[in-house]
Amino acid sequence: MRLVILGLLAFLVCGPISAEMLVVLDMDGELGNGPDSVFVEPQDSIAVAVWLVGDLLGADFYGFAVFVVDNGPLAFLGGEILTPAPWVSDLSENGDTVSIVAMHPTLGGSPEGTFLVAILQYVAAAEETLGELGVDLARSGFAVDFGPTCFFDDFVGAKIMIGGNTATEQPTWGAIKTLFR
Ligand SMILES: [Ca+2]
Repeated sequence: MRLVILGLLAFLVCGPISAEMLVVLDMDGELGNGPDSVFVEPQDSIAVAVWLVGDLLGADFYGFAVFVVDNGPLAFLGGEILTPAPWVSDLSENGDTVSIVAMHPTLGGSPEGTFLVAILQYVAAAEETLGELGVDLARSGFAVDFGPTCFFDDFVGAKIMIGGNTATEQPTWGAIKTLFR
């Protein structure tokens, strides 16, 4: 299933769409205030919600792929796909990347405003350091009207400070996004 969907999403140029589409990684239940930061202790678990945010006005939305990349001592525990039926979705882990791929078999209509995709669970596996979650924008995208791939315009990531407030390394999001491009 994953290969089929990725094939559908690949290699063509996105047609005109009317709004910006973002991937938001949320940890506090509030969209629009990110990037979220949390302080946790080693071995604490962390829940991260993956949202698509943006109005695809006039488009029939039928598939997407989101690649969430962890940076630092975070271990992926598992995830729950939350796309409603009849969306068909798949979640898998490969190294430091969790991929979420989904398609709507009959054209899904436009997700308006926000669309909750999945909850991912991580565990903080070391002390006194910084873990970060971002999105590989070069690989993540969506498709409308059985058309070509549209890439997300940007993402809002998440920061996890492990073992108190003494993290000494806090790279900027601009630097991290540069790594993913
Ligand atoms: Ca938030």
